[in-house]
Amino acid sequence: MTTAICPGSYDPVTKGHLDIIQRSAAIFDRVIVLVLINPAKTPTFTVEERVELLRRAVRDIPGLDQGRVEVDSSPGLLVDYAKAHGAKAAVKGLRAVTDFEYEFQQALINKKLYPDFETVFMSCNSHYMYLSSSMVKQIAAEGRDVREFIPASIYEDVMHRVYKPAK
Ligand code: COD
Repeated sequence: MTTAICPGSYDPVTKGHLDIIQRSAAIFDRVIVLVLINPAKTPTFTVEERVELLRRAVRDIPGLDQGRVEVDSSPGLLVDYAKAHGAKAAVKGLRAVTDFEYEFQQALINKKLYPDFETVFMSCNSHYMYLSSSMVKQIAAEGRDVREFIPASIYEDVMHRVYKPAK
């Protein structure tokens, strides 16, 4: 059984992330969607909240074999989690050339730390090329509808957290 990890901050999960998760589940026997810490980002949602939002969003992916997809979190390194959980690869979504340099650096560092671990780059769905969690939060903060970008099941939570209407 080949296990892959879809690692990320998922702050919050978007439809772009879900597309990568769904396509990873079509290739690998088991997929762990893993919330990790990106020290370069200040999160809007706690790790526990992000896990909960992800679980809800993954549950709603139509046609997904739910038994093969798990959601988890870890405070440490991706490679340490991968070793401990028998995962052979990380799947990373690439939106544009701008993603590449950062992702390539991460892949090389992870390979150095754990030579048996592979990073698989998956091109994003063209519908979600421009989509990021931070853009969703910026748009939602202005009170605009972001249901086009995030699953309906987490919409209320996102609006509640980021939209602060003037009193
Ligand atoms: N379409 C397709 N893919 C997308 C989209 C989209 N619209 N949006 C994002 N993605 C991809 C990203 O390219 C990325 O591969 C993944 O989805 C997650 O994205 P984010 O933004 O939620 O998460 P990141 O990029 O902040 O995640 C970085 C990690 C948390 C994975 C990284 O910092 C990490 O591995 N941290 C743990 C510590 C570690 O092991 N560091 C490496 C050694 S120093």
